[in-house]
Amino acid sequence: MENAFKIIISGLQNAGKTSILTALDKKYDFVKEVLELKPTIKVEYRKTKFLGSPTVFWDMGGQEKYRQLYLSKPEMYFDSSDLLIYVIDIQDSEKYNESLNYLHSVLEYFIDNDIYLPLIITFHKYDPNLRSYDEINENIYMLRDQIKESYPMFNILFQQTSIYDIISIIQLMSYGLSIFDGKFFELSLYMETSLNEFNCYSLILFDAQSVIISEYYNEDIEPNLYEAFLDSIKEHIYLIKRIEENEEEIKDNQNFFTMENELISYLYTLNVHNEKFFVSVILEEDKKDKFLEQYSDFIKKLEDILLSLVG
Ligand SMILES: Nc1nc2c(ncn2[C@@H]2O[C@H](COP(=O)(O)OP(=O)(O)OP(=O)(O)O)[C@@H](O)[C@H]2O)c(=O)[nH]1
Ligand SMILES: [Mg+2]
Repeated sequence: MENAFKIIISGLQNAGKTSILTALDKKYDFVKEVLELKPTIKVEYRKTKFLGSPTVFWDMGGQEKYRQLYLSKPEMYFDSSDLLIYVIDIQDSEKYNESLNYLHSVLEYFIDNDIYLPLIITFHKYDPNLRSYDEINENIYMLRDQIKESYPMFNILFQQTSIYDIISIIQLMSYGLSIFDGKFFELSLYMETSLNEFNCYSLILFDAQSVIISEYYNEDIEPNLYEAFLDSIKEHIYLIKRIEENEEEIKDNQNFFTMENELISYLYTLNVHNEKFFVSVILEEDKKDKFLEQYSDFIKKLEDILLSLVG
């Protein structure tokens, strides 16, 4: 555990912290398990890997007795953290104040010790069927403004997540993990350029845990294609999970999957330094041949960049 990244995931009881980590781990068929989750007793540790580096999530049970315990010995729990993810249940407006107070107590420890670690604050339980409600969206803006104003000394990224939207969960972690390495910049630039060259709808790079390392989307995706588009990315996420569990294998020439509306999706497995990566592409069917011409050069360069990140 020497050089492991330490990620704290904190917030009040029932905010959905363990649910987020469970969804991230399972990718699909997790809703029943999540609905039956019991409150976390003290801290649960979950180990994973990111770009070859061990990473440990500290899932901090949020009941009041545990919060008091952490705050009474903060150095035991919060020292040497690389990232703090703070979860606020956006559906529970009665607890907003209590949650802001706890956030304040935690941040006070870091401020007192001059530790300005990156923060991700997620407004969780932002379920797809709630997204058009003005009240919820206004609450998000209000909380965001209030937090930003109170803590200008921190670099804070705000997100909305729901276990009913697995992509939102995966994105949450992706942003968190990419904070660790400045070399991501070169990768991002290359991904963006390539998206334009291929003239595709999306270009996503996943690691073996389906964490998104880099993602680019064409801004002109027609709204009526959007649902099928998201479903197709989800398919890729499930497929990666099954490949990792050795239940599925993609053979050469089987990487293409047909979608509706003359779109196709493409999933490619890449091995760099014993780490597996996956490139997911969605494009129009008639761009396929041109895409295949450029693809092997793209993969070569991508391998070089990843080698510098993993090696
Ligand atoms: N509607 C909705 N419910 C959710 C979501 N995520 C979690 N929940 C529910 O919220 C409840 C609490 O989730 P947990 O993950 O156990 O909460 P926690 O933050 O780990 O709680 P403690 O361990 O006590 O700190 C569960 O019943 C979940 O089913 C979500 O995105 N939407
Ligand atoms: Mg929990």
